Amino acid sequence: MNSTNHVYIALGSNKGDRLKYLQDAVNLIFTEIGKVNSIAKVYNTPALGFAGDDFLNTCICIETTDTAENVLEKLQVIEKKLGRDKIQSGTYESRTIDLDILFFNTEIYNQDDLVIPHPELQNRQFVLQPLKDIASKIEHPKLKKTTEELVLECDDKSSVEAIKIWLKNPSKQFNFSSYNYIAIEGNIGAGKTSLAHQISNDFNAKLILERFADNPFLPKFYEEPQRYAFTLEMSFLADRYQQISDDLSQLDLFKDFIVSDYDIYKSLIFSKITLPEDEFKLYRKLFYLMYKDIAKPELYVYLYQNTERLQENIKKRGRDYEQNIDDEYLEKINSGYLDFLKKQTELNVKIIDISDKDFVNNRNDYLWLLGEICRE
Ligand code: PH2
Ligand code: MG
Ligand code: MG
Repeated sequence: MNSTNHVYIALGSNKGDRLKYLQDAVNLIFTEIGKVNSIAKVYNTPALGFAGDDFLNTCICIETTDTAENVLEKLQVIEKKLGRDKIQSGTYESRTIDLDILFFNTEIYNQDDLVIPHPELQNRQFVLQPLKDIASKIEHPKLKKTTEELVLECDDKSSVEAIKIWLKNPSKQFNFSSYNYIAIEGNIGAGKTSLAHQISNDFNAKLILERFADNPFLPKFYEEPQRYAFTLEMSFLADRYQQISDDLSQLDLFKDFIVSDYDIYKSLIFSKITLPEDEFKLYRKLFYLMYKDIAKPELYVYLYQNTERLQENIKKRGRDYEQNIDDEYLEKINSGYLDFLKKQTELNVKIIDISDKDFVNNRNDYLWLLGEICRE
């Protein structure tokens, strides 16, 4: 998985509908660059260093897999989109939006157009005050002082004042609040685990992951399916039952909901394909005994991916024992799922076709998928 970078960005506007420019910039940063972790209060500040109308200034902290160079480039595109005139070096002038990188993790950059930490931040109350809201204890990697300390030492004494309006976090457009438990399902290689990970990270959900890696029967099953199918299905069922009944019984006080990368019914879907009929009947009896007293997801998401791309993903993740799965098996599993879903009356099911999407590498696709999941 790509590592995430924490980036502090200063925003300023002193031309036009200043508050709207700040909000539009935050929204575009969210769609183009990454999750917005925190937003400071908005401050009214006198123009510093040139004669101009007052600014509104604020700071945000975001999380992104982009490099500092990428972030800078994207911020410049956003500035342009929001009507920022060509930037003339040397002189300041009024602007609809100004977006400056303050910190990029604790890294130091000294390139022509990319200087991080921002070389002026310690001299500007319009940066330090909002930054203190969200990063009071963060240490400046060069000056080795916290934002709090920098505020006290700052020579700029201009009066910056918080206004009584807050910017909105764009992630609020995705409303998961009606669910306590969401299950992500899909064929082998559809991206269930990646999506469950991303949702749990971005929306503060408790993550429940299938413990397939610990299942000693799985590699054996792929070698000798007839011999190991029943044992494999039983061990999966036992583990899923135990995990769901343990982990679901306490909703963590500090988490907003639960997201899992499987639903226990997959046991029945797979066993119908892998077991001979008589064994399947026995298995099904046991399954329903367990199924009846287990919590069901309030939303069941099925990620539909075509066989070709499933195979690509299976190759890419490179688990040895999965490399010889044939197309026919994947197609049977997909039909097994769809047959089950068609007959579902109790579950709230969303089948989402992701065959032309890449939500792992493309943020737009990821946000599209979130929109589909949350759509009423
Ligand atoms: N930005 C500047 C110069 N002066 N003054 C205020 N109050 N706010 C700003 O964002 C600002 C400024 C250069 O980017
Ligand atoms: Mg600036
Ligand atoms: Mg700038």
